[in-house]
Amino acid sequence: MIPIFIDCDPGIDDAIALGYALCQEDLNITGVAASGGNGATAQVLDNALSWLALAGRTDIPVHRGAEQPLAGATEFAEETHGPTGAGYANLLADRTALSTVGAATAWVEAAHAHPGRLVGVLLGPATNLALALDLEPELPRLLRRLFVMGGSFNYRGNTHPTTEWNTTFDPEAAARMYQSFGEAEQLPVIGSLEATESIVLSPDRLERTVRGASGAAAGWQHWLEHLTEALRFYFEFHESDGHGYIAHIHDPFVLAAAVEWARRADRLVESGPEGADPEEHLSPEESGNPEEPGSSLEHGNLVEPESPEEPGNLEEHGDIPWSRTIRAAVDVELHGSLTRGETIADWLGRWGRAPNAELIKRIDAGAFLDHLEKTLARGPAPWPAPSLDAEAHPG
Ligand SMILES: [Ca+2]
Repeated sequence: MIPIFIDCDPGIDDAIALGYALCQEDLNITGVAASGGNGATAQVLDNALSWLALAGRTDIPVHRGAEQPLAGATEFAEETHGPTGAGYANLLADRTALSTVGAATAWVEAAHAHPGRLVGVLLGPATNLALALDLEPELPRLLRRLFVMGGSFNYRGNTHPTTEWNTTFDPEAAARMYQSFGEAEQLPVIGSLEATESIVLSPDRLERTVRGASGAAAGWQHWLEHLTEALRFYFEFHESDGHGYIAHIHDPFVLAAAVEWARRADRLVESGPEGADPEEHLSPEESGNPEEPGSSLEHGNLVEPESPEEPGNLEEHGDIPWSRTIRAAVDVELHGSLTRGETIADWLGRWGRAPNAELIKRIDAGAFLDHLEKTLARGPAPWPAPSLDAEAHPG
């Protein structure tokens, strides 16, 4: 089993990511942290609890995250995710799984429980992680690897002209994260806006996914009905923002890349140093996935527009599924009156700093969306038995 800790701010694309995680049979979801970002902390906490409970997973502890960013004022995203953060979905509050352990402590405890093995996935602002670093500065060396949705590197933003939402919400926390995790043995993998924006969910694909789930557990079909209601709002938002009646779904990609990366690395270890090609060891039957992530990227199906600001002299990497990545020194602007929260990659090496992040630059979005569709249509297996202890416990 792959131990994983998910820090999020649901959020509609966060909900898809949680659903994707629930569909994986070899994941040990040690905990979910939720804190302010797309909505206030109390609301996103309720959303995380409710999406999980709706899937029968009240066994996964949910941890309350920070109420405020480290510095600066809060700004929420009601117009993007709806007043409750779940679009038009009517989620029933269920606090069964609410833990008395706060998010920062939960990060640290999960890392200590699985030293060197825990995959950390950050799908919201970095506040809890920054607070966890205060509690345990060794966190970057205790985690197996950190995967982050965030940033917009030398690219237009989606919040202020050049800033992405998660980083804008808490720039100090993001800066702290890049600084500390840059010292990790495995550099943190960053799914930034310019890459994840290529993951475009269409209403047609959503409809096909729901239709494809006709053989899944009734409870899962019900979960997908709620997701459809949430996404209807998300489609409308993107249309009002000039993107058309579609949705950019950033978070599920980053989570899936983390899971598949860990799975491939485990297979390489199992097969020994002879198994140098991860593709050879990722049979569809073994992984439970009908396609091989990243394979079409390797075979040149990806249209790769040349980006003038992208370096030609940095080495491209390819061990993140569905992705091409580049390692670079990155940082966050904390003071600019127009650019606070902007993420910057030093393509030219002007700072003279070692790379502290592995940035996803290109994604084979079609292959990933096919994979996501098949995964969500399959649903969790087995569907969890109803909890015998449905009473909400204190705290
Ligand atoms: Ca999110």
